[in-house]
Amino acid sequence: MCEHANKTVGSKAIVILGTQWGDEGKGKIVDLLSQSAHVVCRCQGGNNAGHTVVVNGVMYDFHLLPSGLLNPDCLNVIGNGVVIHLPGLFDEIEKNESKGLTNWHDRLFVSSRAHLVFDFHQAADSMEESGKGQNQIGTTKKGIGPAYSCKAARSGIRVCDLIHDFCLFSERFKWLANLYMQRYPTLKVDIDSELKRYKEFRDRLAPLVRDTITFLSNEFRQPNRRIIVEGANATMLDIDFGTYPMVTSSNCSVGGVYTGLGIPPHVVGKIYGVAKAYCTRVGRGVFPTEMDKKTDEIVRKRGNEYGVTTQRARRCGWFDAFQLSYVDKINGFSALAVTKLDILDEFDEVKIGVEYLIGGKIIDYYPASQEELQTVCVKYITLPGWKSPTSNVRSFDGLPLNARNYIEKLEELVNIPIKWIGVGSSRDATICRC
Ligand code: 2SA
Ligand code: GDP
Ligand code: MG
Repeated sequence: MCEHANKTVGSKAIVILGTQWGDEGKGKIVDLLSQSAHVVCRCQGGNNAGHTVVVNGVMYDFHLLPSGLLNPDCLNVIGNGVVIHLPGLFDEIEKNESKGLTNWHDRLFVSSRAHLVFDFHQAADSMEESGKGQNQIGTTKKGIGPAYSCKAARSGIRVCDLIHDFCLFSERFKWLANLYMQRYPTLKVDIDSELKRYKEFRDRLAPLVRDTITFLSNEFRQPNRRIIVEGANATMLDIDFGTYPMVTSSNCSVGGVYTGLGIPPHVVGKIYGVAKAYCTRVGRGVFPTEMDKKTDEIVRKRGNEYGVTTQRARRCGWFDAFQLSYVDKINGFSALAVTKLDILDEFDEVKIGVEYLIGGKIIDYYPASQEELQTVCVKYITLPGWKSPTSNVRSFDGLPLNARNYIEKLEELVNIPIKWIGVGSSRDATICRC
């Protein structure tokens, strides 16, 4: 048999990833592409993520649920790389049901290998943060770091543990809760009442649990299946490639797609990056292109830059083309979606960070350490603003000349085609250059 003869691929995945520090509008782009999708998968992160989708004037915010759930014909997978807080998952389902989400029971598949986030992980997240003083990360306090720590330390508890044998699950839970209470003396876990709750969650979760590896493998074997992977957070928050230690605890770049779903490289087709026309960061850490206070406030107000999960104010900065080129080296984007162009509509001029200098010398690498990144001086180019509204524009040629110039300059600097341009939060407020 010749090499790969048995590796027939019927369909390939489209991967959507954040290219900055999150909140680029991934949810909107996933929703847009999900209209004709058969499957949408989440592969990493947990309910720290907040993906907003606006359809027919209704705003949905997804945290653990894949954004494809709004398409009534689309199957949705929460992969093994996701960490799941079950109370959060069921709250999110109920909230979306009240907004009109239907028949999710038959369309939501949860990996048996995904790890669980417990309330004590969330309490530990808060305690770790308050103990860090000046070195606080600014986490969402959703227990993401502690849950992934348990996974790496091999003390984590998975969906399969809850589903298979509740006695064994109870023993593991007691052991882990006691370990946390020893580690954090002020933490109190009412083990009996937690187990009672988890027995109920088990009954609700069991029908959704699948071996998602087998499911996805079968999907990829079939022709003409549209399978979308919805990245959460973003490469600059990636545990390996982001601004460590001010990062999240998963691989939010392309590697997390493979490990978080259990799929081989040859089934991944296009990899699309989502970037804002400017940049934001929520939480602490160096932000080389951060705007001056006055401009930051204008952009935050116009762009409504507040966290979807925690309502925290997001810090605003200019588009960082140097950083995006670094992010592209890791992910190899096929094309980009640039969102929120409309937020820059009123500026006299717009800036783009193009190079990083240290000690007056241009550098050709993205600094690994926060201390080194802090010393970076950003070289900008300044372009004239377009000073006219773009939110009703639906074609590239319909954009004001200076807005077109801005997009074309971004394209030239990062050397990646820009396929979609967002000019509003709703699904239709998108210019497609397909
Ligand atoms: P965590 O909670 O351990 O993952 O936090 C670690 C860092 O990762 C950042 N982080 C985020 N950054 C942007 N958006 C996120 N999701 C929410 C949103 C955030 C919110 O969509 O708005 O509501 O505040 C997200 N999740 C994690 C976090 O700020 C830390 O810097
Ligand atoms: P995600 O985490 O990457 O999915 O992004 P978030 O949902 O956290 O944040 C993006 C915000 O921008 C949401 O409020 C979206 O509704 C909104 N949004 C997305 N694209 C656009 C756009 O092109 N223009 C405007 N004005 N808002 C947008
Ligand atoms: Mg978000």
